[in-house]
Amino acid sequence: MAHEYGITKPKGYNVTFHYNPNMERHHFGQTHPMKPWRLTLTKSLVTSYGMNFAMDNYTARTATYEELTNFHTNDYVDFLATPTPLDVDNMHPDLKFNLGGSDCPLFEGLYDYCSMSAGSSLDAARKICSKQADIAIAWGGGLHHAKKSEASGFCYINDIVLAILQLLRVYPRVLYIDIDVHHGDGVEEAFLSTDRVMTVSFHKYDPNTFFPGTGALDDNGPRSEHNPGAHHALNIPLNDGITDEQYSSLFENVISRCVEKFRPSAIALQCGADSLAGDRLGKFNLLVEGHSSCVEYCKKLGIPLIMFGGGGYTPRNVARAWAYETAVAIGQDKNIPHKIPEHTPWRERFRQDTLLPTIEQILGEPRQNRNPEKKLRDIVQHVTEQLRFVSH
Ligand code: ZLM
Ligand code: CA
Ligand code: ZN
Repeated sequence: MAHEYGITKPKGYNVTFHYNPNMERHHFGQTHPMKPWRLTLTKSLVTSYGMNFAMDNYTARTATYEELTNFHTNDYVDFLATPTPLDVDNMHPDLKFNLGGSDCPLFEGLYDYCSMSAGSSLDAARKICSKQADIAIAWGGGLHHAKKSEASGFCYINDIVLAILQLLRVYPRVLYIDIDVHHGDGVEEAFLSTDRVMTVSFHKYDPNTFFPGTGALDDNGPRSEHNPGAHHALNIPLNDGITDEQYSSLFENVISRCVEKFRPSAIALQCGADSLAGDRLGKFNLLVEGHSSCVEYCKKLGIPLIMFGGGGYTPRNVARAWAYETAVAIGQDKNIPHKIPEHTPWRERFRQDTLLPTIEQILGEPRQNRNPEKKLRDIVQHVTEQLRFVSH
């Protein structure tokens, strides 16, 4: 069946889309910034443009206990699986895995929510492993802060680590790239001691005021001679207000050098949309154009690619970015009309009827840009020096 916008399958490569409609039913709490409902809004845009006709669409399964414990400890997963979580308020802080606070509340159906997120990322990774997908999309994943035995920053299960472990069964080297406004600390930590995964996170960095406070430029992991993973963790710390032009040129500069030296056989891209202008938590000035240029660049490399969601706290902007990035994946970004289709469910939630609002439409007055060119040059210089130690 063809769609009114004439969207058909891309020629020469295949895209898979992994979605679980039950994720959106979970609530972190009335005013908690994380809204699983943004996934519904994203799917609504993807479908109203007819992008589903250009991809293989899968209803993601839930990850099994055995799959979750490929990275996480049994104790931690057992605790998440407790049907009525024990009264965490009265437990010793060391025993409660950082659960039950305001960032990582215990809510109804938490275990199901986590297994759905992990299930969609694992399904995506398996499609890449079996070569049934050249690009696999899992917007329900991307929860980069979760640790082996601890919840952190709205993340409970690290679906990205699980997906990369899956990729490593088939692919010798995986490049992990993280464009969420927060540092991808959980993924970085998981792979600090291996040279089979290189992690690169772009983020706002201010150790005193911005979560999680890690990810300084010279933080490249343990540097001992016996650590094969040394120099394989790269961090790109940025200040408020970075623009599309600066971000995309820095991204291309850094990632091209990483690809040249590390020669990844697969790429895992976390597309956290809290790096967009107007995000409730983020502080950058990125438009959908700048954010999606990172996806476009990765796609053009022609290396098997898995795309995850992540942060994103202004749902209408999250949906715009992830729908547009789905269009990039299927090669339809230049073809789809910028006007949001009339029949889009919840169309009125988008405030403006365009997929690509300008900075003025989003913010009124843009935020002050606190990223001088010298800072960006120093970043490229440091990355270049780190990469001298990397060769494959
Ligand atoms: N307080 N409610 C990004 C994860 C960011 C830690 C400071 C909690 C919030 C935030 C929660 C309703 C990803 C911190 C913050 C207030 C200790 C963070 C509940 C507002 C609310 O209104 C809120 C009562 C809540 C949490 C703001 N938390 C903003 N920033 C960060 C975690 C996750 O995008 O990278 C990937 C998905 N936490 O700054 C505090 C230190 C808890
Ligand atoms: Ca990041
Ligand atoms: Zn984030």
